[in-house]
Amino acid sequence: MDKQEVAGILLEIGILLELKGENPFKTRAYQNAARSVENLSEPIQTIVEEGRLGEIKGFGEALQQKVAELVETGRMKYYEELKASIPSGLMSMLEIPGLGPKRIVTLRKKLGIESVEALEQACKEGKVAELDGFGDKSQAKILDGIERSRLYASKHLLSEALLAAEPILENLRAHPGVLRCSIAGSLRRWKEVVGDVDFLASSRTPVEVIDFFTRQPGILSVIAKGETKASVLLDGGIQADLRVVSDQEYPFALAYFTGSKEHNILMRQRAIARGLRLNEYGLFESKEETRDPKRLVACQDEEAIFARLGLTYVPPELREDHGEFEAAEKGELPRLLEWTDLKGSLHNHSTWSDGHQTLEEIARSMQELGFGYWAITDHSKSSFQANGLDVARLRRQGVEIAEINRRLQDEGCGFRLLAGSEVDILKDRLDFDDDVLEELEVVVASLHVPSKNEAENTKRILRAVENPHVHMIGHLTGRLLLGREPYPVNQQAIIDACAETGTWIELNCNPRRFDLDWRQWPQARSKGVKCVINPDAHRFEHAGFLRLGAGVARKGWLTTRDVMNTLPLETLVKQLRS
Ligand code: DGT
Ligand code: CA
Ligand code: CA
Ligand code: ZN
Repeated sequence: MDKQEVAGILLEIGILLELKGENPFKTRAYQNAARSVENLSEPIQTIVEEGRLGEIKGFGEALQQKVAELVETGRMKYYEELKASIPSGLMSMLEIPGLGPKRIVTLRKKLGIESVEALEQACKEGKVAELDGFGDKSQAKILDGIERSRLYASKHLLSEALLAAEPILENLRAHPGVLRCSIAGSLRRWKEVVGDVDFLASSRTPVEVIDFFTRQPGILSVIAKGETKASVLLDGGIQADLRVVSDQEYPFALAYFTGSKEHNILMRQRAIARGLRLNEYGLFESKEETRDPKRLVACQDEEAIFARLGLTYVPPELREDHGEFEAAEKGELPRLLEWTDLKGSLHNHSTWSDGHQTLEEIARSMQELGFGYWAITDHSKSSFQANGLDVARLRRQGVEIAEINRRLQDEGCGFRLLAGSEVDILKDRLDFDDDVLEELEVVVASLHVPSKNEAENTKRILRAVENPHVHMIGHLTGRLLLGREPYPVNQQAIIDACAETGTWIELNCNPRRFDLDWRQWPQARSKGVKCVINPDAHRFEHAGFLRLGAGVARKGWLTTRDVMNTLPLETLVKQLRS
């Protein structure tokens, strides 16, 4: 258990105590303790082992015991009992964006509300607006929050869906009764959030395959089970459907169940325009709806279906009715980038700010993974909650990076760490002066504390775009998928300014972000704006985000030429300098 996890639990205890209506000092004590833990400069494990918890600010006897128990056993009895003592409805109310523990306590005390449903009812009856300190505006906001939390709960992040789906896909493919098998639906199209997971398989023994599917590990319950279809609920609450078809039907079913619905409708219309009928069972020489195998236009694979309809193959990521028909008709679909084209990354964190690995560890592991470079862009000082660096620390970090690079070079490695910063965009300036930025190889500028005003946010970011030392803008909208809406910002104005100044825009591929959104990229690309696909890594494993990000970039019609971190080290360094 690392310090971030411990701090997270301490913070949660503070919130739970507040929900219980306990003395606010107690809550504050846990919040302070969480902050002290977060700011520790050594592993908490070591401190526990050496019995030095008492040296941490705000750690009394009782807290020392609890945290030692947590670090040593991975559990804390006090925390578990506290959680169990709070009505689950109150916990669910915490999921409503914009509703904190303090207000939940008031709502409970004044109106006896202990569940989201009761809260919704009370809002609709206007009772919440009548409470002191609430009013019409708060009431409307709460209702909106309830709606959003429901929407979020019914959707899943791409990353989580993939994690659940890929092992099952592998097992299905290995099953002797399965001829062909694929993921379909929004997951195959690499949508950033998906409703459910769709599998499609072809087989001569569908019942056997369905049975095998419903017995996969990680399945919580079987929702429905027929002879050619089944639906199950996976760990994490994601539903997964499997359909089994004949091998002859497979390409048609795959195209149909990959979607999108909008894309399918146009495919069908193209078929009709050619005197054909297209549905999930096949492509037929017919003017009416049919499944008659005698009229089937045989197609080995999806490619053949597209070809018969006068189109080059459209990769699943592009099947959104966003112009793919026009381009495929003319044979002008771009050659999309592959994730193996990525040579490194330009936005990452280390233990110098809020990352989990040291510079040395990062350099070794990223080189082993086959990358050519990895920029270290820790937070700047204004991001104090993330242990941001001031100028002195930034320079010391630069020295350490140079030493590591020298060692790597002596060993004959082609790999290099790049020294950079994720500099905060403040109200009226950047967090570092130009002369400091000038010393860095990579500068990512990000807005971490936005205002509520669109013009204001846009102005701040534009200032960063226009700064000649800024290479790229980080996570432009600040959205957190299924968690936080983007802050208001005029994306178009920023894209235009980036086209003008040659500033790059990041495609942050943390699966909660995927920011800038794929829907914006075709247009940005057409204006010549360059993309950088960045994992914003805080841990080793986050290097894997690059694969997800490349898929999202494909969805944005991007090619290797549009993405700067497909360049090899020397060429990239030249670009960074200019
Ligand atoms: P999701 O699951 O909400 O993230 O999105 P999808 O696209 O995976 O949708 P899903 O799972 O309901 O259905 C899978 C595919 O099946 C969908 O992309 C297109 C096809 N499909 C489903 N219903 C219809 C329909 O009513 N008309 C057409 N043309 N296609 C449909
Ligand atoms: Ca689906
Ligand atoms: Ca489905
Ligand atoms: Zn970052």
